[in-house]
Amino acid sequence: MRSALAVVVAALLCVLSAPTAQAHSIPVSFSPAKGAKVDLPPHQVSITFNEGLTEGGEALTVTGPGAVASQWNTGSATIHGAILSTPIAQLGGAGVYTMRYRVTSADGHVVTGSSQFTLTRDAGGRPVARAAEHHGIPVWPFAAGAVVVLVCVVVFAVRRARGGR
Ligand SMILES: [Cu+2]
Repeated sequence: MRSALAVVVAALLCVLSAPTAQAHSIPVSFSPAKGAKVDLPPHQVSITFNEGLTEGGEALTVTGPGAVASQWNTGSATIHGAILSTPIAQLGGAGVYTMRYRVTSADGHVVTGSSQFTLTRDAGGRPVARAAEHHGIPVWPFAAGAVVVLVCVVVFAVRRARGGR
């Protein structure tokens, strides 16, 4: 009986002391909408979240069409309550454009993500810049490390073969 009571009390303490799971802010709508097909190029893109965001560290970029690393957002992203937005230049060729966002949630956690829309016809605009290429993890540090290790092993083996001289 006592041990059962102890288990119940321990479980209760665990539940009560567990930090409340704070939910990140989540996007509830995009403009242009996710997967939308637009004939007329928008001059601003925005994302509405489920709650007011924390200012600082926000970003919203528009690249495309397709894999073309052209950037179309002209200014820095701004936050108004639950809305993240940025002005964009006159878009270029027809195709899929990608919005990438980064915000600080109301609970302080950083949230990132993306959304795409399709421009159905060429809008004739010129990109603002070339988007920063999204490189993966650089390989060269690993290659350099492997070479160093290899050299050490060879030197060690040679020394050993010569009897430590
Ligand atoms: Cu969070």
